[in-house]
Amino acid sequence: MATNRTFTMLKPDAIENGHMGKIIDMIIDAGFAVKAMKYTQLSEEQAKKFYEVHAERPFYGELVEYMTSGPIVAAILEKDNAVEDFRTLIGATNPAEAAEGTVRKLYAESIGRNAVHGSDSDENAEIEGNFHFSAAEIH
Ligand code: 3AN
Repeated sequence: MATNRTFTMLKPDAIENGHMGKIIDMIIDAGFAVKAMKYTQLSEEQAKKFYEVHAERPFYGELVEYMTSGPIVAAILEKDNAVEDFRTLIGATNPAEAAEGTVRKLYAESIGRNAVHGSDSDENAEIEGNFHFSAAEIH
């Protein structure tokens, strides 16, 4: 069943490069409502757990190191068809393959430093949102 919610993180490169406000504007302009949002920095333990599914991939260590290298913005977003529409808004994982006008085409540096995370399923959106926010923090 569709939850109409997705989870996102604006990653350290997006914050470092001054793109936080512009990306949040794109998200709001695309019709997403913010249900929860925080500016925070992941611990190594949190990043390892969040990206556990990639533990066997060659880029796992680099990914954890990068995701803990600076502040991020974590958010739960709501919209009809949220997971799919958000992935359309952010574009392909590799910015070189991302469509014109997408967040990653505009702001991502590389496949590793790709500006933004978007959940890939309703199930993961719920797991990821609950990983970062308590029930009392979700509005
Ligand atoms: P997406 O974030 O588009 O769902 P995934 O789930 O395949 O992409 O990958 C999770 C994260 O792992 C990506 N956002 C990216 O930061 C990193 N990543 C994926 N593929 C690579 C790669 N080949 N080299 C370095 N980092 C990668």
